[in-house]
Amino acid sequence: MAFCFYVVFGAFSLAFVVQDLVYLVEVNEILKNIFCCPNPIMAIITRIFVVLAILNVVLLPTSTIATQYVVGDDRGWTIDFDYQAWASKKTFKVGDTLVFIYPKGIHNVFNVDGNSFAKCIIPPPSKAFTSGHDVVPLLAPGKMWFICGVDDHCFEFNQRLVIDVKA
Ligand SMILES: [Cu+2]
Repeated sequence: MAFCFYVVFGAFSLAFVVQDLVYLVEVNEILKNIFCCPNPIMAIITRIFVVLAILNVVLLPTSTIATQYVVGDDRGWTIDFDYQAWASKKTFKVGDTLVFIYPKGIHNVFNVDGNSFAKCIIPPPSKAFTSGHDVVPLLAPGKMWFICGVDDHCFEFNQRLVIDVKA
């Protein structure tokens, strides 16, 4: 994935290089002094690599590389865990995924609305994720609410999570 972005930004950088070619005659002299390249072709190649390096450093960190979040980290999806504290340290964005990990049958996951979240209203069982390793893609910006529908895990043990997905 990261390599793909590297290739894309590499191509992007090359477009800048082409635009810059007009200035190469002047820059060439400077580069020859800096990099001690007696051959103008070598200076051009050096410049291309310099531009590539700079642009990749500038652009790569701001690119939207998707993140997969294991809900609750090591604790997984369980009772008596402060998922709001957990979520508050994260930035969720469209394209990321959540993974709910728990012993199959002990918990489950419902993606609900804000009202069901607040009141722990459990939807029909058919709407539950129950695999114990439930991967949920964050497809749109805005709030997403999740609750456990087993027994009173939501209401009594606060097994629920709300996140705000950024565009
Ligand atoms: Cu549960």
